[in-house]
Order: sequence, then structure tokens, then C-alpha cells
Amino acid sequence: MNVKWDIFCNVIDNFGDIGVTWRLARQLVAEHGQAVCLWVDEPAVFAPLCPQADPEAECQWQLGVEIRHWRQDWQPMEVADVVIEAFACELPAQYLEAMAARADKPHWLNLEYLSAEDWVAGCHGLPSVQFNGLQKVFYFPGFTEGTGGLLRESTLVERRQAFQADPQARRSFLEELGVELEEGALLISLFAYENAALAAWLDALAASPQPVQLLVPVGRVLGDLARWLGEEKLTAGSGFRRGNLAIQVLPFVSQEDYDRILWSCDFNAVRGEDSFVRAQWAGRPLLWHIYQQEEGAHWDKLEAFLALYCGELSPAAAAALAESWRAWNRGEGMAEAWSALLAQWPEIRHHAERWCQLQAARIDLATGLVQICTNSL
Ligand code: TRH
Repeated sequence: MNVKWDIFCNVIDNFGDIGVTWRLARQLVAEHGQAVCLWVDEPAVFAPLCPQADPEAECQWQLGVEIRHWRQDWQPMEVADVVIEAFACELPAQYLEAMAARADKPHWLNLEYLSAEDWVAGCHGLPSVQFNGLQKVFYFPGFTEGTGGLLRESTLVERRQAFQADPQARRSFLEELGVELEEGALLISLFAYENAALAAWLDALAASPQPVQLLVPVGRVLGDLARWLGEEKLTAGSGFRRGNLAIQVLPFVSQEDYDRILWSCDFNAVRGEDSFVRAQWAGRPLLWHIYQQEEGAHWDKLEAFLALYCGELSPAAAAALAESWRAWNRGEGMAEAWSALLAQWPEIRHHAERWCQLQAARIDLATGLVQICTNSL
């Protein structure tokens, strides 16, 4: 049965909203044979994630997904069998009316933001009757039993492991990006928001006895990097050396290539939601720059994840890892935190793969959604 899905994405900020919905849409088509239309209000933000996309197009097909420009002046459209509003975006009023008028009522779900907090399992899957008489279900991604899982393509972990087991594949991929691996260097990727803690971390990396290569995709952290380097402006392709630290600014690449960057690196600094999850699938140690929320609500999320992630680490490794994440998000103290992290490196590295395997043993988000939505259609 060809089930039709409409996924609505309102780009609030950055790339996370469209990053998650584009990934979900692709997987629903490729692995579950669903017919998916992704409505996005800012197609220009979609284009960097999918370089072959046309940022101006009203409607286009990419990898089997229909992508449509979600305009303010909504034109009546046939309602899909499954309607996903991503991150509580507000559906067009006419579309809501058409949903209520449809003979076979559609499945209506709100896809929530990711959080490791305890309450998530209790709220995942809860229905709520809306003003138009329809029931809306709240779908919560998560890391534990009873939550909606994480986005993970069916062969992702195997493909990642095969890549990491093949040094030539890694070298060739990096060469295509203009990165020459230096003998014995620690390779780090850096995708972050503006961060006052960066300078102290870079000082520590430059002074490190081991050579370090830092890859920085263009983005919000470039201003802090430029200040530390004493440069006016940084662009993709530029490279610098300070002490034992070599820095390269990379272009923003497709989601698939960004995965390969994460798989290639020994350590990944990531941010937001989607790159945070992808770094976990890379099976390598990571540093999370969480998206800041009002009244510091993000600190509860950060601590909830740390409590889960560090649960099986020794007290010393758990403390080093947690303190480095806190320092990074506080904006100070990265020099001490980095040296404490290095002291626990073998255990933290081993744990990253173990955590990935643990999470990969759980149902993935797209499959979980399909189970909820298509079983009763
Ligand atoms: O861009 P973000 O900061 O998005 C954030 C978060 O989702 C946050 O939770 C949300 O509230 C806020 O937006 C509105 O970080 P995130 O989630 O990691 O999304 C980045 C996307 O960009 C992700 O899909 C990976 C992708 N990416 C590429 O495709 N190529 C690249 O070169 C890079 C650096 C990233």
C-alpha cells in the first residue's frame, strides 16, 4: 500500500529543523517505500544540505522525496494519510480544516525535539484531541526504552565501520576535501556556535606535543576562530598553522559527506541535534555544543544526556568527559578540561563505540514512526 506522508518543516534557526526532516523523509522513501512530500518554508536553507537542490524551486524531487516550498499563502492541497508537523510548527489553517473533513482521518503527529530527560518516555506516544476533533500524537525521539529512538539508516553502522576499517577510503575522501593527513596527527572536526571557550582550547591544541589537524566547516564559529588567528575573515579552503596545530576551513558539504568527515576524525565537536546524533553513530569521542534555550533549560538536557552517556564510564573518565562538555558550554575552562580528557582517552574512545552499538540495538525513529502510522491504515 502506497502511504502518502506530508512532513511540514518551519525553519526556525540554523540547519537542525530541515536537517532532521530531510533525513527522515529520505529514509521513509528509501527504506519503507512511503510517498513523502517535505514542505519547507525556507528552501534556501535546505540547499546546503543537498547541494544538487534548487534553492528557488517551488517543487522539486530529490532522492525520491518531493520537496515543496511551504508558502504563507497556502493553496488547497489533498491531505496525506500521515501528517507530521516537525517541532510543533503550525500547520496551515486550511490544511487543518481539510484534515478534519477527510473521510479517512489522517494520522497526525508532532515530531518533538530530542532530549535525554526522564520525562520523555512518559510523554512519547501520548495522544491529544485537538480543536478540530482530530487526535494528535506526540512523538519523542530518545535514547532509552519507551522513547521514539534516533534517526539511523538501516546499514549506517556497518557502512561507517567498513569506512573506518579502510585507511585508503579515509585518505581518499579527505583528499577530495583538500585535506592531507599528517603523520601521527590527531584529527578533529569543529562544528559549533559562537564560543568563548574556543581560544583556550586552540591554545592547548597548538601547544600539544602531538600534532593536531582541525577541520572547521564554514559556520557560526568562524568569527571566534578568525579572532584567535588574527585574521579578518575566513573562507572555505583557507589553511593556517600555529605551533603544532594545523587548521583548515572546509566548505559546507552534503549530509552524507558530513557523516564521512565525522567518521574520519578522532574527535568531533558538534552542535544542536542532528550533528550530535551523527557524531554518536561515528563511534568516536565527541564534544556537544548544545543549542541554548531560554532560562538555561538546555543545561537540564545536557546533564540528562551526560548522566546516561557516562553511566558506564569509570568515575575519572566520566568526570573528565562531563567537565569538558560543561566547560565548552559555559564558555570557559577548556585548557584544563582538554588535558583531563586526554588523560582518559583510551577509555573514552572505547566507550564511544560501545555507546553506538547500544543505541543501534534499539528501534530507529523512522521505523518507529512507520509502525505507529501504517499499522492501522
Ligand atoms: O544547525 P543546528 O545548530 O540546528 C539546531 C538544532 O537542531 C537545535 O536543536 C534546534 O533547536 C535549532 O537548530 C533550531 O545543528 P544540527 O541539528 O546539528 O544541524 C546541522 C545540520 O547540518 C545537520 O543535519 C548536519 C548538517 N551539516 C551538513 O550537512 N554539512 C556540513 O558540512 C555540516 C557542518 C553540517
